[in-house]
Amino acid sequence: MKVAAPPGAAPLPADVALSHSFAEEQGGGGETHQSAGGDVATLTTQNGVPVSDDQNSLKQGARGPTLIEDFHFREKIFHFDHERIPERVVHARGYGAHGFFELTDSLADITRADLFQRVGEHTPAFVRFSTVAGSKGSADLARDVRGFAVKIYTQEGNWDLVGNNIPVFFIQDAIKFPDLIHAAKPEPDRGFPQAQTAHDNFWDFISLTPESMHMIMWIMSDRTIPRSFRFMEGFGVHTFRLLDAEGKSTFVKFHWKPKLGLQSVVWNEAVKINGADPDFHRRDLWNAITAGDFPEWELGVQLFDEAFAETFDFDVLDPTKIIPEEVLPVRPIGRLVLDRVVDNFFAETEQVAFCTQNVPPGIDFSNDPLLQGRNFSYLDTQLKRLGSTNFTHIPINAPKSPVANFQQDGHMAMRNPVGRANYEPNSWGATTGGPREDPVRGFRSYAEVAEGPKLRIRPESFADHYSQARQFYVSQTAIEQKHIGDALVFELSKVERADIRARIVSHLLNIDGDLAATVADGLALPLPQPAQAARPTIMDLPPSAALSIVGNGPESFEGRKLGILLTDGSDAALLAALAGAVEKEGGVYELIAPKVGAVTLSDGSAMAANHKVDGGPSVLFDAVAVLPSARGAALLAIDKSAKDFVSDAFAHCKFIGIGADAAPLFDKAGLSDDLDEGCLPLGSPKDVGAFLAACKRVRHWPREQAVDLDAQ
Ligand code: HDE
Repeated sequence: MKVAAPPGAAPLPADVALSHSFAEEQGGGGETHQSAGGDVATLTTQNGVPVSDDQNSLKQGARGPTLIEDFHFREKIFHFDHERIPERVVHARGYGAHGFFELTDSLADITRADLFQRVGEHTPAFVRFSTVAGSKGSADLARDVRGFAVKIYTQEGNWDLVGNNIPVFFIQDAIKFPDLIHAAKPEPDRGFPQAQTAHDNFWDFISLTPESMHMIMWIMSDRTIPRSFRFMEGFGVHTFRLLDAEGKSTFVKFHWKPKLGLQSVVWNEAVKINGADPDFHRRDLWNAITAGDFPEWELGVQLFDEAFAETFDFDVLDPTKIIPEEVLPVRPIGRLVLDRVVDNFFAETEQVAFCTQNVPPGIDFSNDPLLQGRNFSYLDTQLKRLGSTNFTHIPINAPKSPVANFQQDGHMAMRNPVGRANYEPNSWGATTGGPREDPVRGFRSYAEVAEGPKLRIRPESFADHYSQARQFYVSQTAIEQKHIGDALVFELSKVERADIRARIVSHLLNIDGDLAATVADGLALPLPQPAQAARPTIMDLPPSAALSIVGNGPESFEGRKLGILLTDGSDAALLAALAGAVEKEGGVYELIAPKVGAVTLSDGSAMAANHKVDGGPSVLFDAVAVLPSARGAALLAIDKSAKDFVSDAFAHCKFIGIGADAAPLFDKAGLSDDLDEGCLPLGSPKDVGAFLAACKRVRHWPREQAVDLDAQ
């Protein structure tokens, strides 16, 4: 019987050839093993010498010692031994893709930056998303900030906007960065926990760093467990400057807004995704791009002048503060589209080197002390990581605009100037004397007048650590507030020292009394005194609707994934109707069945699945449809993975479509008495519309009251 391929399945190459050869099989060795086809390239050494046998090292006799003369063996092993470069000291785990930036609204009146001049123009871009604390091999769903680093190859040099998915940061001065990162990473004596902030060192540092309180509200929200990179925002964080041709400055903050809306997973789901698919986010990005569903973000700017900066409640140079969108709207000016996966992970995603100091003419820095410190750190770290000043010669880092200067030599120099002049000024003339400065086109810094005594001091204007933290909290929906409380209780429950837990609660008292009480209660901790605030007056700022994920969620099923649980005998017509409707919405679906090879549907057709039941848990999907036949449901009802499939989907507040014969599975999973409006009948094709309409609402949040002891 012919088996239909599951959605998204890649065809097997037709000409797979086994490549091992044995001297015995070849009648004594010396024979070249057969290549797979006539045009297959001959294997060579790095030196270009054709290789006759890549399966056996050169030995003295069949069972004798390996000969040092075997240059192919030595070169191959030596190259392998050197494959690793140091992982990034932070943001080690990341995933990149290519795309372009398109300008939709010209900023020509505000900046001379070339990429902001001509509406409709495409500028090539590369983006790397990352987690911060975990090592390269850590899991994607760590509760962590996500890096959102964008390199735009403009016609006047690369612009690196090295941002995060959260618009504020933990600290106000770069000198504290090593302490912050040491505290967050695995504790140095024991080497754990990996990719987690739920430990004493992190919360000890935080409890002694009140400036981090606004960031703590963000990282304890579901922003740090995004559903996918495609459903999260990005922020430049710092205030930058835009400069026009006359050198006039406008302050700017950069925002990336995902076209698909915001969406996160829930914590219990994140924990399980990490086990089921530690590559969940990178796989999602790869699959979306290769399927032609190109992820897209809108670039928005908040533009303001010195007068605004002076009247704003907070210092615009303080990276622990936002400018709420209600105070200063975000003006959309362009879009970023990711339309090409990398050809080689190491060459592109690993070797890409972002540097905050990479700005083209027309974009400049502010005096934000975090940004100033970063401008030193990124160049330094690339030299360490990539090993040579010539890291800009690597294709992923090389500008796509002309490069001409007198910098020369060094390890692995790939771009070598020709001619006699390697200095300037010189008198070799226009043709042979090399490049010259261009005072008009060239980069010029904002001519800021600065004076004052040299001091190690924090400005008074940075002193309010709680008002915006409170504003973030009160801007969340009730369910999001609950998740912040749950996250704090979870993290602090992993902290061994009670005094550290209490110190955090003492800060929470300055943010929101109910939150502090909830967390103290969750930890069975008596309420401490509020922390002493550097600035005692805590402002009650109005809520900002832009800060909620739930309030800014997807409006359709586009870009989301339905998991369909099938068995032999499942209704073929219903499956076809459901699959068609999901695709029409711009979503995708995957099939889960007892055996991946095939299920035989009600009409006798065979359909291959994407996952075996225990390999495709419901945490991998946004919503699920459970459509077994009567006999299939009886079999699934005794299977632990199938019961987990439905009970997790229920616990994670997912919309569940329930097939006509699925009841035994729900009975055995203990759910039949609890089914709610988020569990919809899916017995025939006519039910499909209502089910998918419900799925647009992302989650059935009221259910959380029923499935969570903390919500009682
Ligand atoms: Fe970074 N950061 N950072 N950072 N950062 C690095 O550079 C640093 C900060 C961010 O995908 C490192 O190439 C200092 C804020 C991203 O390759 C390093 C300070 C924001 C990435 C470094 C900060 C970021 C990095 C490590 C405090 C959001 C990943 C490897 C002053 C606006 C880029 C590397 C990629 C990477 C230093 C704070 C974002 C060591 C000193 C604030 C997205 O240079």
